[in-house]
Amino acid sequence: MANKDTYNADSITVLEGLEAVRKRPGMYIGGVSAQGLNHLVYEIVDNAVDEHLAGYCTHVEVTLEVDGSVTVKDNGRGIPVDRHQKGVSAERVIFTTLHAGGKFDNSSYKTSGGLHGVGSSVVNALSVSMEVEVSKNGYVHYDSYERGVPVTELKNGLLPKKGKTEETGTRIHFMPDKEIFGKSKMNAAAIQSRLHETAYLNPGLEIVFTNHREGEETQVTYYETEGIQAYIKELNQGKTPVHDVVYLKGSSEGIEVEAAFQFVDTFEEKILGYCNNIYTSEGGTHITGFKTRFTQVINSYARELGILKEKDANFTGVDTRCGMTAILAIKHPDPMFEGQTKTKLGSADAAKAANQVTGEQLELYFDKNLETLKLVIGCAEKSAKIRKAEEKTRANLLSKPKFSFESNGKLANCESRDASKCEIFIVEGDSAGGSARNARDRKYQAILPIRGKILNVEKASMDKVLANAEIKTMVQAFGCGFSEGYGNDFDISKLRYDKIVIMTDADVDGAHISTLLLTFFYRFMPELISEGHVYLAMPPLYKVVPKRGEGEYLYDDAALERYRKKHSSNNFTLQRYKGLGEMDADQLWETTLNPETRCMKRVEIEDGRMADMMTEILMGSNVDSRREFIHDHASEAELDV
Ligand code: 1YM
Repeated sequence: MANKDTYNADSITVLEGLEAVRKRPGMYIGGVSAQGLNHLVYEIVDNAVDEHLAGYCTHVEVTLEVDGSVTVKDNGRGIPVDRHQKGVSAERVIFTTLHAGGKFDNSSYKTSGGLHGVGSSVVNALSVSMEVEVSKNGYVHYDSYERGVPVTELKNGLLPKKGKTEETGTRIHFMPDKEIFGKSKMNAAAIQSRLHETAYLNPGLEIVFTNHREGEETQVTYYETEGIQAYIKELNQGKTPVHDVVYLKGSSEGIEVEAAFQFVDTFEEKILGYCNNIYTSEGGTHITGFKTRFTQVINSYARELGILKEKDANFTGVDTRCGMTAILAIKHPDPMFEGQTKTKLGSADAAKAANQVTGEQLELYFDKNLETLKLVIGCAEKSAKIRKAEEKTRANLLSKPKFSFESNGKLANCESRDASKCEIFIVEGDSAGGSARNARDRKYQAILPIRGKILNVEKASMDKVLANAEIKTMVQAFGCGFSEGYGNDFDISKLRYDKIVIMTDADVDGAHISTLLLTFFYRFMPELISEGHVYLAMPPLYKVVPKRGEGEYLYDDAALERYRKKHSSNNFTLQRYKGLGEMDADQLWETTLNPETRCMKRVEIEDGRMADMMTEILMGSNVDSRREFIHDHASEAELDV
């Protein structure tokens, strides 16, 4: 029940403020799902972590209670409880005023993350009940709220005392409001992962997580005395490290910079950035400063050691970070965040500080650890070698072959140079390719036989894609280059054929080859599809010849079924084609090549984004997602029997 202390002009604006939080919770905690609920926990925990950063707190307990409520307890100084200028306890002001933090700003707060206590009032507004116990000055001070409204009576504006204590600290117990969150449930695993991350970033802070929820009873203590070095080890678990973790630390113009890295034998680059304990998922100036200087240092050592000769170009930034796992954590007194989700550090001085500390400390380290330096440079060399090989294959591939318009290798080209009339048939197998070659109209129809299955471009690395003979021949034959990560070299105006026709057997293998080809076009020459140049030939499955009258091709089982209903089986002979190779040149001409009589389908993409996802799911290397998709959609599939 609200007492008279709460009925002054100030508290009316207070209630309006908290009412705004309840009206638009998403604005404050991102949403009202499990993620929003988790956010409540993080807001409160962040205040305890701030107290750790201020140098007063070493222990935090986070407990998920069986009834869905949460308790967070720390052993810091305890939230200030003395009378604030508004005439009530500072604790009251903190829990009922939006943006209370600013009013209590002091230097110890300047290196802290989070929202400077701002979160406490937001969590309070979104909780059906909240209790606060502050141990300080020999007593346990008590306060409580319902949906953000104080229900504990103050005495002279001060909190009642529950008892005596020698300890100091803050304990907050809150029950998220079902009116706001409905049936959403906190995600315990995500909370644990975040607490572990916090422990890595704050060595010396012990975080005990307890889950009392039914069927989930657990207790874990996160205490990482090795800090971000231990974090790197966790990130690199299961990989083969090239050297021991390197750790750097220093400060410049009031900005503390800490970095740890380790190279592993992969080609990936993984750099996690933090500013004041906040993960900067969009990167920012601190990361840029670190990367820039790292590349410079590696290049200058590589020259000094004679690994890079005078004539050699520098390693690129990407080369020097090939296989790197790194964490960069800075503490900034007044950070500026930008970007779509405000997770990109924008402060210019952070780039300068990260650059400077990285330069100084890296040189100190490498001067003493030559072996590690050589191993790290070795990774850059490996990357540069592969990059150069890729550039070379690429250049070869795109440079016009000398006799580009002659029949080249397997390609049986057509005579006409008029692209608008020319067609190219990509035919599965050499024997079908031979028949097609004999059957075609050589003026306008080119035949390119491909052997077996082409490479799955979703799974292969770039250099393999570029080295694949089938793909090379296709790129050369089409004449319009292809596009991928390095920039767009694709020019559809140079396409030599108006129609590209995929011609495979009407069976599972044929379907697989078609899919592989379509994946390749979709990934590297998407305009071929979007501009309607790609077709699928539809060879017939059957030929029926009646005793009297003309023979007829049937393209699927349904057509055969219909034919059977109309004709008695004694009156016709049925021929089944197992593959293109079984058809003679005349039959092939009639069914698949002759523009007057053939049957083919134009390939269209209804929704590019969806197609993109499907290509990745069905052709990529994530077996689980493919299995899941196939399992979910099996009933929709047309089975090839
Ligand atoms: C379980 C959550 O909130 N601990 C906590 C919060 C504060 C302090 C100590 C604190 C800060 C200062 C002085 C100071 C907060 N203070 C503020 C405000 N744990 C939890 N522990 N004394 C105590 O910064 O000067 C907001 S939170 F506003 F007073 F700064």
